[in-house]
Amino acid sequence: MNGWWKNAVGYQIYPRSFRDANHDGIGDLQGIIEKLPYLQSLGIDFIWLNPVYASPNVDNGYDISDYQDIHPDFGTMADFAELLEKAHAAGIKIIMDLVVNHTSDQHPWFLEAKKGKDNPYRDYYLWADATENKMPNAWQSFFGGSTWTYDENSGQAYFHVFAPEQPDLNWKNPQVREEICRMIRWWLDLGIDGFRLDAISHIQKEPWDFKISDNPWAPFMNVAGIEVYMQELKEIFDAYPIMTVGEASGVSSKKAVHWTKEDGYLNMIFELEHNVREGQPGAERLNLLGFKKVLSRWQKDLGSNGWNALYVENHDNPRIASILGDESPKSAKAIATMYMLLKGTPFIYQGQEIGMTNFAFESMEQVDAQDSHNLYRLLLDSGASPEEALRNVTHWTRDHSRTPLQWDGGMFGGFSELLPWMAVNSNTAQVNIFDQEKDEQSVLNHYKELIQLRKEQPFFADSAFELILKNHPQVFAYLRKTDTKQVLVLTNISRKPCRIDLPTRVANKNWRMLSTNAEQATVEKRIWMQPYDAWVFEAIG
Ligand code: TEU
Ligand code: CA
Repeated sequence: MNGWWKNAVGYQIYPRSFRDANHDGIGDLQGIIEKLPYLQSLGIDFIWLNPVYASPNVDNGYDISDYQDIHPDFGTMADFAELLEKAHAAGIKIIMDLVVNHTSDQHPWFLEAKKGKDNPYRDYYLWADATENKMPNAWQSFFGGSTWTYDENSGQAYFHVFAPEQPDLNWKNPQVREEICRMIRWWLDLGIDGFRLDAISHIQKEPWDFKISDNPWAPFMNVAGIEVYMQELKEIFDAYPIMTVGEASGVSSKKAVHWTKEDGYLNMIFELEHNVREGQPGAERLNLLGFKKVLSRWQKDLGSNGWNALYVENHDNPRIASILGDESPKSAKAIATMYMLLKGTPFIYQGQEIGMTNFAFESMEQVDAQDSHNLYRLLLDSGASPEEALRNVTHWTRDHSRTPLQWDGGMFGGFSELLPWMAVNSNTAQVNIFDQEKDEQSVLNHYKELIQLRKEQPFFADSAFELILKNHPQVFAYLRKTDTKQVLVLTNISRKPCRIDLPTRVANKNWRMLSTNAEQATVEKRIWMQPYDAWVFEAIG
């Protein structure tokens, strides 16, 4: 079916932390198979799987050493085939992570390339003349430090926008693109249902002498020339009934229309703008006004021509219940209502559906993410005390989202019988799937209700979006509209009660409540909302 993803709800699985079926402390493919009935009961339509390929795990699977094999921690290709078949039987599609901006430095291509300037694989990567003390330019990588690593053997350096163990592929080389296309077809021919394209806006780079003015990432953010590569990818994707979602930071909401329109490169992209961290550690929260501004601009700019991917959590960010919420179930439900009814395809990150919270890291030993360790070292070097550095790093580390999924209140949260690779949050006795399945008022059941609402009413995919109460600092409120129907979403995303004054044209209509996370309420011109109240109304008459 063409465009099936417009009415679909996605669920992101971080396999290392989802479910450990063979009890070695690491989540695996059999664990996902075991929990398919859970995913089915949740009502989601597709899974996006973070990388499960062969990898030395410098960046937890985002450094791939063999694109066509499964990491032994997760299982085998046979396990993957079983997962695909059983997921499809359960009515669940599978989207794989496609990591083609870079490979691992242990990929056979790079091992060859490193052998010398005349190796046939040399041009699969990006090299430039350098000395030990002088890199080709001063560009900085996302994970801290230079984008260049010196190679003594050849007197050159190779380029990487992430870790040194993640050398960037040379997309200018047609042979590289051919290899990638072949690999993509191989997966699609296996019957998977699409891709999430990792860091895809970085595949094209400016010339090495490009001068950086303000944005340090400008030389590799959606750089001109990328259109050619994206068009080639699109032509492969077009031959399959799949969905594609690109992680495309640096593609503005204006430009995103071109990427996601009917004949755009991809079906949708993840924007990264709304994740921006406001303020320093201590000033814990995202500013709701800024958050609303970004999200509503994307709703408006993509309008009815482009398409949004909706998310509030992923494996790279802290838990939203600890950022926009106050960690209460009510706040987790309010956030769900607020974003799940926007226009686009909603993604739910594992654990979000039960309101999992940030982890109270007590030492750097509990932290796994490489970028967090780099930042820690940089902070110490710049004179911070170990306590300050730890506080700063753990304020926003991506590891908050990587603690094992909390299945029950037992030992290790029901994730494994062995000490897991990453600590289990101590609140697993209070926040877990087992208890929430039985509790009608749980966050989990609120998610189920919203998923059903979207599925029963294609209206949520088709209708227009209109922000109201734009300057209200606590409330995220909007209308969804067609000529014949209107839905009103009112959410107080704050710890304080507040008053709202609705526009007369909204207040004058008759409304029926569709969903609430608290008491029943009615629409009037002036309404008081309690902290984290979240209401959905449908216009009648
Ligand atoms: O993240 C990439 C990522 O966040 C950057 O592309 C982003 O554009 C940049 O930080 C600017 O804000 C993806 C994965 O989600 C992440 O887990 C990996 O570590 C990374 O790619 C490398 O593959
Ligand atoms: Ca395991």
